[in-house]
Amino acid sequence: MTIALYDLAGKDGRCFSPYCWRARMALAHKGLDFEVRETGFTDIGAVADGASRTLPVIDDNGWIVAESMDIALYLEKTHPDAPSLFGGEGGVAAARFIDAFALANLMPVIVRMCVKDIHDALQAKDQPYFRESREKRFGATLEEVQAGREARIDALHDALTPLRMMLKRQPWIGGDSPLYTDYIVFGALQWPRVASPFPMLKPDDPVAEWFARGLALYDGLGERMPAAA
Ligand SMILES: N[C@@H](CCC(=O)N[C@@H](CS)C(=O)NCC(=O)O)C(=O)O
Repeated sequence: MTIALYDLAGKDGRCFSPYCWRARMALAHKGLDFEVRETGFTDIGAVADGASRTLPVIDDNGWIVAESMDIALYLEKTHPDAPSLFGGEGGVAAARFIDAFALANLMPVIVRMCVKDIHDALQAKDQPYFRESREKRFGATLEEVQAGREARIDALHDALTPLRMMLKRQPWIGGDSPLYTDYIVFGALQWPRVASPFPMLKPDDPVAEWFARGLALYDGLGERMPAAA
């Protein structure tokens, strides 16, 4: 039976949430049927009777799971015969490190380069909430946070050095084929691809090649979400 994925949606059904992309890729990796339920920021409270303050949330025929990592662990447990998302216990432990790496080193750099673009990509009804909550978080206006981003592109390039180094030895963080660890970093880069026209990766960067391979997975699941123009 089909699993429902509550995914954060901006204007025109554009889904860019880095955490929801982890879940979407994990569902596809497991080969599961799922339907996306597009949800605005201000509608999250109504999802599954207020089960979570954040997305993604999945509804597996009445069984509600929130938190991207918990969703991946749930799918791994409930579909043990489908391709593994972690490749064993060590893979779960490694995913926690990659999650921390993305949270500490990648996403803060990325959000400061596209937070105003994210705002503009949202449905009008969600924009005041987003502006107010993010300006409070950053202690500055969205315009101020994003200004001067051209000078910060090297900081993102540097933050991706570990991935670039690894790609000299293997095509995926998971080794010969992608695992959930790949989807964590993939989600962090799909976020600005869909929400912002500002190019984050240099075309000749091996990371850009890895990301393009990720976009092509599962019949182009990632690619089918249009890039921001
Ligand atoms: N730890 C959560 C974080 C999810 C998260 O922060 N999701 C964002 C969308 S990218 C959200 O729903 N934010 C709601 C809000 O800011 O009100 C996870 O891994 O699922």
